[in-house]
Amino acid sequence: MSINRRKFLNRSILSSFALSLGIISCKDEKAKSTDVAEASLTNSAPKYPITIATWDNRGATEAAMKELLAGKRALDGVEAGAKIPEANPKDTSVGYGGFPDRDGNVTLDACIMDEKGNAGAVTFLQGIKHPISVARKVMEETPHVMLSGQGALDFAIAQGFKQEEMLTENAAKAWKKWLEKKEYQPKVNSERHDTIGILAIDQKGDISGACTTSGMAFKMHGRVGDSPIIGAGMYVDNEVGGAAATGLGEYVMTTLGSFLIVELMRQGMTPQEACEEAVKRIVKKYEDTGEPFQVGYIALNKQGDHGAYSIQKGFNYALYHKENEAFEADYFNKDKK
Ligand code: SD4
Repeated sequence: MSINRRKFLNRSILSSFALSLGIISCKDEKAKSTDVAEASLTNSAPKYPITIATWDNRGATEAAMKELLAGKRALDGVEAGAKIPEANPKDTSVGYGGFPDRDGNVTLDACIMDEKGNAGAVTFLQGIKHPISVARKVMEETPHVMLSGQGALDFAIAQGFKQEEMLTENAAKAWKKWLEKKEYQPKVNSERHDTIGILAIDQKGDISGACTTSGMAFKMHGRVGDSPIIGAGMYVDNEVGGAAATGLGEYVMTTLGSFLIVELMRQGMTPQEACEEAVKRIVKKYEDTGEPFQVGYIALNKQGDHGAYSIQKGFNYALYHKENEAFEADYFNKDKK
């Protein structure tokens, strides 16, 4: 067992213990959750249109809100939002400019889901700048939910998408540097994850969600993460709300985090409480599996109340209701510097 792993274990155990005794910020947390719950009970004024995205993706929430204010569907909003980081070469976790796998290939994963429960996804897609739009086409133009690899690429081209080089100079440089040591270590936050999961409620009160990523930097060739998996990287249910994930996908996939959060909200939890429970499940199940890792969740219920929570410090999110703002999320490992 490595020192780091032991430290993480100790911290996690101490944190859980302290939380269960109410020693650290449990009181504050409860107060916050109660406020949210009471607000949703007493304030029947709809808090939508609204949109929330993982990380400080205010460009994305801006683009989404533009669609919502124009009276478009939440689906149009989340697609427009997801396209912003997809096209940004500086965003090294999404679309164009995303860091490649260990063989130098940028492989992209995305999914989208609407208020009727329709869903579309692409995995291991190469050479297409907007996988989220291909995912939407899969949803709208095929009898399937998910297309992968060459099949997804053939479909995209048939739908009129342009094939382009996704590996930027900056990403190629980072890959060549990585090749010097070839160490695969999914970092906590030293290198930010920027995968975008975005949720929106439109003027009619309908919810949709989208999630798009280039996955973990320097992953094995062929690896697919949580982001394109409906229920893992993102999930919406128009009766309840939605959730989306970022971080180390392997643990989001094996706990079906976004679906779990929606189901916890269905059972009465606030979005904040549901995000916290989903994070705690991962910590409890996988705390002894290796180096410290990060997972962060956002959630939105149908009243427009939101929640966000992560394992480690450093996760933030963008929220646009009346104003477009970014917030630091609360997190589990409070005693970690
Ligand atoms: C994945 N969840 O492929 C993604 C990675 C991520 O910001 O969130 N990066 O596992």
